[in-house]
Amino acid sequence: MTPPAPSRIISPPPPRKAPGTLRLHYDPASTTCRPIILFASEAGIPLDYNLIDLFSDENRSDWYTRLTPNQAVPLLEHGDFVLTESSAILKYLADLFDSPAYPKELKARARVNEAMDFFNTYLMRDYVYGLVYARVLAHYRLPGPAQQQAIALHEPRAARRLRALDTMIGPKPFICGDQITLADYFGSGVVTAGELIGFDLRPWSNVWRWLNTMKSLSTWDEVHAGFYGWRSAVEAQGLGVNTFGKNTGGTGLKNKEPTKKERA
Ligand SMILES: N[C@@H](CCC(=O)N[C@@H](CS)C(=O)NCC(=O)O)C(=O)O
Repeated sequence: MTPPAPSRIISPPPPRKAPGTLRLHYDPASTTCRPIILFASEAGIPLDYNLIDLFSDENRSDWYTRLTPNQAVPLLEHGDFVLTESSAILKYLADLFDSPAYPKELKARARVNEAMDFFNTYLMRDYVYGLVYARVLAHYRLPGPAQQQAIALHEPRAARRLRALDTMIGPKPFICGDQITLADYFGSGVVTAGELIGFDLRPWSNVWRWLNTMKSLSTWDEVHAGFYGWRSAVEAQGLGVNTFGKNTGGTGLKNKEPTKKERA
C-alpha cells in the first residue's frame, strides 16, 4: 500500500462505541503503532481500529487534538479512559488480558521494562530519529550540509546501540529469554524502522536472527503491509540510497527486503 498523497481534507471523528470497547487510533506505517497491532493480533486481543492518516495530517484535526494535545499516534480509548504512549498502551493491554508477554514476577517484569526503556530512548534517538527519520521525514531533515553532518554523527551512535542490543540478546531466542515478551513486540517495531532506508542489520547477527524470528509470527506480514508500502515509496524516491555505513564496521544499506528464504 502506498501512503495516500497529502491532503487537507480531514475526516470527522468516528462515532462513539459501546462502553468497554477498546479503540486504537493508529497509522499502519507508524513505528510505535505496529508493535501494538502485532501484539493484539498475535494475542487475539479485540481492538476497534480507527485509522489516523498521518500523511493527511489527520492527527492535527480538532477532534483528535482534543483527545491528545500531543497529536501523535498511537492512542487507546477504553471507555472514558484515554491512553497515549505505545509502551504504556502495550503494558495496559497485556495486564488487561493477563498476557504472559508481560510477566507478573517482579524481576522478570523489570527485565521487560528495562528492554522497553532501552528501545524507547537510546535506539529511538540514535537510530530511528537520528538515521531513519532524518532521511525519510521532511520535518526531521536539516538544511544543506547539516543533514549529512547529523547523519554522520548518529551513525556510530546507532551502531553502538545495536552492538549493545546484540549482546543483550546473545543466544536467546527472544530479548528477555525463551518466551516472547512485550519487549520483543516493541523492539521489533523500533528496529525494523531501519528498513525504510535499507539499513542492513546483518552485521549484528543476534539482532538479525531475533528479528527474523519475529518476522515469522503468523500475523507479521498482514500487520506490516502498510509499513512495507511506505518503504516502497521511500525506495522509489531514492531516500534510502546513500553511502553512509562506510565507517561503522560493515553497517550500510541494501535496497531489497530479504526474501522469506533469506530470512530463514
Ligand atoms: N513516544 C511516543 C511516540 C509516538 C510517535 O512519535 N508517533 C508518531 C508516529 S510513529 C506520530 O504520531 N507522529 C505525528 C506527529 O507527531 O505529528 C509513543 O511511543 O507512542
